Amino acid sequence: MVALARDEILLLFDVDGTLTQPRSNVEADFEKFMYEQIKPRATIGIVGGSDLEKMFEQLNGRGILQQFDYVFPENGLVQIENGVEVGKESLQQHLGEQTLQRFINFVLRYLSELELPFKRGTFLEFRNGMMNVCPIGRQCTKEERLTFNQFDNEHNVRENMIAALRKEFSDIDLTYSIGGQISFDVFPNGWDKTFALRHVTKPGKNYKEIHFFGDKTEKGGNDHEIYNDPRTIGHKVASPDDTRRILTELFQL
Ligand code: M1P
Repeated sequence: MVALARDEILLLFDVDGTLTQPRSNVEADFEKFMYEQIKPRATIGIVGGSDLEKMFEQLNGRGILQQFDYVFPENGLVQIENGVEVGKESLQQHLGEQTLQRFINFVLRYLSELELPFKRGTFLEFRNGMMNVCPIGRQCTKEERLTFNQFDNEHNVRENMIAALRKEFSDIDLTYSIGGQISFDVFPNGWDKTFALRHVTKPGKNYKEIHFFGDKTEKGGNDHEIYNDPRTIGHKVASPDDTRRILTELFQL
């Protein structure tokens, strides 16, 4: 049971599998629960692997900027507080153009030689602080997404590609993280979801408890580091219903 004031407790939520079903939209009922029952009792934030546009798509539009105290797209490599962007990391500045091109060229070459049941468009999405690599292409349909996910479970397409990248780029401090169904994210070591904690533990912010809710908490999943971080109380969830169940218990609703 939580006995803390709203500004003493922070709840951070992953998106896919935690606030929504994977790559689906938030349910109206869940949204109501979050804004009417939880928001008055705790400071709330989102820490997603996706970029901001995808968060808007899944979480019912730009309203999240007003509803959530913090919005952290791309693992918190973009920081938004009370609807205002207060910080942003730059991958090209960190890695340099030469290294980036070496990496991108290798990815494109690798994918050009990969035989899959089908391929669509947008194989590499360049974001602010990370790259998202998608062997079938992000422009697939929802059905194709599920088909590839099953194919990948059987053939380890993403795992094998990550192993090849690790070998080729052992000289660069990169992390490879599987956060969703069809792709994986690539970013400098330490730029995982714990990056968001740098912002919420800055001087002046005095949360007595920081809770994190996520589904991909196993090693290699993009919730692993923040879930296991000593600064958070981690909650592993299997679905939005599970998130709601834990919150209901936590606040004795
Ligand atoms: O939020 C989890 C992941 O969601 C998407 O993954 P996929 O398209 O593979 O299901 C991507 O936006 C990915 O970057 C993100 O980590």
